[in-house]
Amino acid sequence: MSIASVETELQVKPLTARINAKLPVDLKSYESTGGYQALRTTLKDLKPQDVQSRVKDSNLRGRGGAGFPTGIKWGLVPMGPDAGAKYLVCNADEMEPNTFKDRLLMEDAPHQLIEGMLVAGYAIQATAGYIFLRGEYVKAAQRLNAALAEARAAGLLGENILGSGWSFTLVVHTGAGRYICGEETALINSLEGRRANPRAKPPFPQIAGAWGRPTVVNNVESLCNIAPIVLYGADWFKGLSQGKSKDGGTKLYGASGRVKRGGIYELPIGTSAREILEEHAGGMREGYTLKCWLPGGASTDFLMPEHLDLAMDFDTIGKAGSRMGTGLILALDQTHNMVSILRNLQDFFARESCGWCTPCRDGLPWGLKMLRALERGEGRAEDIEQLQRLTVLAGPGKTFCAHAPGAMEPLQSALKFFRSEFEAGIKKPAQAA
Ligand code: L3W
Repeated sequence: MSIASVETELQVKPLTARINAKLPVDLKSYESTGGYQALRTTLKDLKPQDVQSRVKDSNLRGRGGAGFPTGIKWGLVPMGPDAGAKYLVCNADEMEPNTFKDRLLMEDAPHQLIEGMLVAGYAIQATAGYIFLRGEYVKAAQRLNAALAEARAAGLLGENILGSGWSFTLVVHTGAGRYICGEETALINSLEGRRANPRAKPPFPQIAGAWGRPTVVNNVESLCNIAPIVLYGADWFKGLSQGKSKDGGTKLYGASGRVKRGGIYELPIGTSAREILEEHAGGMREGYTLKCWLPGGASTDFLMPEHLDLAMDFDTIGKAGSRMGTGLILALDQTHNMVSILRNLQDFFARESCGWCTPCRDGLPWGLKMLRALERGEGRAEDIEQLQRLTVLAGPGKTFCAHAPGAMEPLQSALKFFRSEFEAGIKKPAQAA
């Protein structure tokens, strides 16, 4: 593919046009397709407030799973000449089950993330940035560190960037492999060298984050959208959704499970789940039918085949009783037993609890114990009611962070849609001889 055609394709698929063209990941290649033009424009022509306005107007919503508007988040950071040290953190601790979109971006488009962080860092006038990276992402660490070295050598990073007077340091910080480090306040504690327990919010990190200083935490995919928004404008970004959603942009959707072509597909945000599964993932494998699906990661509620025509955006999936989360769909088929699926998921969530709040520390293993018994066909009749109770006791509002409530989402929806499969795990009374 020629450079000109990649540049055209970037206006339709700003996140993956370079990746799909299999361009080298080095600085020269990135710059040959418009890379670092957004940074140059920003430092030459734009005030921090201008960049913030452009991102706010674009309707970009955070791609980590919660969908909080990125421009509004930046707007909460104290500005002004006396604001002091401020930090930008990229949440690259991608550990949500079935989720592998940020890995693709970091391995195959490292300069796009770095440029996005430079522009975002300038917009909030941050003094330093950290890429908090999942420890197991070894290739991403290598590629990001190589790209950071190139950017530093080219004067794109460090002191007085491109002669603008603005200085910004940026480093990769690898985590030690805990799911809870993806929760932004636990991440900040871990970055500071403390135990990764979540902190109470408010104060939100934008006011008091790392080392007590204003800190913005953004997801990898969110940050990779920043340079294109600055380069092509907020209206262009809003138009990428092609009227399928009031949110702006494309989204990295994905599919895994018993589909023909699992993978990641960059599509207009608001594309239907049916199109993602049937067209881009090629539908279910021969002999299998779709039983239910998780819209985005494991901490979302199951949806059913009748929900397939819903637009995959934050509000629509929210109104249907689930959450879009990370947007990577897990498709289950008729051979999957929901008690076993839930036992597997709750095993993960119980293991990954940081232990800070009682409902999470003690509630998740309690649920797991009941699910294990039901899976063996040795459950008690009351287990189903107790599991139902657990979804409230460990649900929203009972814990410091979203870990336990997130774990309850697939459980409560599986109990709602597939109760008979749980009932089948109740131990039958012994028959009289
Ligand atoms: C200022 C307010 N800021 C919210 C900010 C907040 C944060 C962002 C989202 O969990 C979910 C979780 C996982 N003033 C604010 C405010 N903010 N209200 O907005 O905050 P929140 O509380 O809605 O969500 P959260 O606690 O950050 C994120 C789910 O995402 N998830 C997990 C994904 C995991 C990955 C991964 O492994 N990479 O993405 C998937 O669904 O369960 O529910 O920045 O400061 N009033």
